[in-house]
Amino acid sequence: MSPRVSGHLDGGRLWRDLMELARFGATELGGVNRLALSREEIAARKVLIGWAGEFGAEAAVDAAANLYLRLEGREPSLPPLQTGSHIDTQPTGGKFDGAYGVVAGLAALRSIVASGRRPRRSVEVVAWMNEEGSRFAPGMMGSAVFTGKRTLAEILSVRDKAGVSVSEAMGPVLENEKHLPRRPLGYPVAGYVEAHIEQGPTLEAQQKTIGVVTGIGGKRTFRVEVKGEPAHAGTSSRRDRRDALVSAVAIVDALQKAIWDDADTVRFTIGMFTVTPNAPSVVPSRVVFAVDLRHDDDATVRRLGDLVPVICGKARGKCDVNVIPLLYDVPLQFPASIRSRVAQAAKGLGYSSMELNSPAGHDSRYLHYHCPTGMVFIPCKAGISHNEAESITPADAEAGARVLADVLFDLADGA
Ligand code: HGY
Ligand code: MN
Ligand code: MN
Repeated sequence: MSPRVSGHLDGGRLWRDLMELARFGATELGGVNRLALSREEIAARKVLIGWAGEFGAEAAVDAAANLYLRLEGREPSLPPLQTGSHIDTQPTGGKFDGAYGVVAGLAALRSIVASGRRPRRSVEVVAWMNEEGSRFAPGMMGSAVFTGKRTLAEILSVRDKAGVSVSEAMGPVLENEKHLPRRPLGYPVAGYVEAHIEQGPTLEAQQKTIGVVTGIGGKRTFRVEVKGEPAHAGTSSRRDRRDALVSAVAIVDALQKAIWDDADTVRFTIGMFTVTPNAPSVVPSRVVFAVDLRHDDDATVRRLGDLVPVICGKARGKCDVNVIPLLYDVPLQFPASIRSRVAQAAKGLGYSSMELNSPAGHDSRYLHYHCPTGMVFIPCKAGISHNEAESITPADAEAGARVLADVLFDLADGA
């Protein structure tokens, strides 16, 4: 096998880039708060564009504000290989969820340039817009629109808690990048390989450096709105109240009792819970909360997800309840054609590896229906993620990027 491009990968630069990107939205506890389409994200995108320009990669953007950093291949008319992830974070996110995949992708492109070898196909690093779905729900908007899972019109009208729409928030991003070439949505792609931190404890516990990701588990999300009546805390009797918080608490309790399983395999989370008017002396008139339900088995996701509106209706008490389904993503298995290349590249570089599934969602989920797709995982400390204490090692960061570089080059240079 010809010398690998990974031999030219600069792990030191990779780590410095990760630390530099983490400055945009840095929090006091060492995490990152860089919400989708925020000022912090606009500034981080500018840095990525600059880094790409250093080694001759061309930046481009599409109507969904996905950012493409492209290293041209020998045959630029061929559908490109893509890698990448997201640079938006959760509000109390870590330095590495998403950012690692984009920065490792850039490191892989730099190693191809440093090797002096140019593959047949172009290779693009993509920063997908709004993967996390914390400011604008549901998440993975950029990759969903690129692959046709959602329409652009559908996402542009979504509003955040402050009432700002995706369209309004996207304006300054596209304005800042109006000098960049515009890309169409959904163009042909030869393959997509995403590097990401595991966000779970398995690789660390098994002392493996590389995760060959077999697939992504199923996920359903809902918004539940409970509507009551505002009233004076001092003068309204309990009998006359329609207290939205009392009903919401009863609904949450009933959902948890019905959905949590003794084997602790079902992932059921209520991560967002807003009370209106949220005033100490007013009986709550409205509660809105988020349901995030996941499992590797689709029949379980379907059965438990179908219970959500039924349980909400039964436990609502004197209030009205409205259950809005946001998404239903079925479990998927990545093709062996990509998984085997990740495993071979890890072996060729002498890294220990193991196969594992991803309960966490990634943009790869939608790219999977667009082109042959796979993922490379690296360990993260104690599996901590969506947490400011998220942590990886420089050695693992470099290992994952080396595997990514060799997989991308071989796929891009092959038939
Ligand atoms: O929620 C997820 O699985 C992803 O990290 N956004
Ligand atoms: Mn992620
Ligand atoms: Mn995440």
